[in-house]
Amino acid sequence: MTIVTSYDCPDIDGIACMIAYSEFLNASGMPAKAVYYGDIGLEVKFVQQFTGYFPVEKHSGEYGPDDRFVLVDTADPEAMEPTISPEHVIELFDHRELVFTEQFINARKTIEPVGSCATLIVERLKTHGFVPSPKTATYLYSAIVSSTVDFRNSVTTARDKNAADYLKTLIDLPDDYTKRMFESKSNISADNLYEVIFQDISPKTIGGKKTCIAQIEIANLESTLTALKEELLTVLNRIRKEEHLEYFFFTGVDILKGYNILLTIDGKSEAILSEALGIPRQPEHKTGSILMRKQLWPKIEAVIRRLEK
Ligand SMILES: [Mn+2]
Repeated sequence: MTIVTSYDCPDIDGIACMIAYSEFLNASGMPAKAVYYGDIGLEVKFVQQFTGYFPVEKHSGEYGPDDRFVLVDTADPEAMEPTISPEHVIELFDHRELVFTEQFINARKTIEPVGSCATLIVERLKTHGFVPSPKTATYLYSAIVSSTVDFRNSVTTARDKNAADYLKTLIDLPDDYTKRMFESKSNISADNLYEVIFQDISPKTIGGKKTCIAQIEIANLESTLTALKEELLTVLNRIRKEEHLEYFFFTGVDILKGYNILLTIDGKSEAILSEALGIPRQPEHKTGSILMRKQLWPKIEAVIRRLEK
């Protein structure tokens, strides 16, 4: 069996790619299933409810010795389910600057800097003349819109726009679909703040130091963070302790107004962020345009590597 999977707690991009690529493999006569592990977020749950379709299994138990894996939306061996050995990965797709792909000695690799991994999947399906089902196309379209923040962040490319335009010809979505999807992940309260942040952290070890960038993408960021400031600081401190993080950064993206609020809760991380972005040393910083986490990682990583040498 071919297992199509992604990183721990996949977002809508990972989930959409799993659903679409396993649909394509099955239609091509290669038995495949989409499997995720960890938890899924509010945005994935929105698309699940909207489509009434969720052909993805939550991983439990062990994989068989003959299982082979396709990784989507990640090429980071540290980010995948730990029982998968890199040599059993036969194919991978990712769209961000990357890390240790040399471990994937048997994998066909598609790693290209576009806004959404779903764009790479759409292009592959098109190459094979395979048209995804309308519900799958809805997942792929949602993934592109989400990853590019409605085509407004700077990782957006013409390829993302083309892929989304093509998908739109396959589906009929209400005019307010994007707004509804974005609002769905903005339902953040003191009750779910920990869960929302924790399900989307992916720590990395850089220069021997465990580092994490927590990200939320919501509407009404500033007022939400102001109202939940105390709870947010409590949650960040709790995660820092639980995960034994050496460096910890929080970034909030306002998906409607297009800016970030960056926070740090310790002096060392504050100093790194200040150097990485060339901004004054302060625990809170508001940007003028959207900075995605995948853009922040290489800047922070470069400063940490220099420091830890
Ligand atoms: Mn992605």
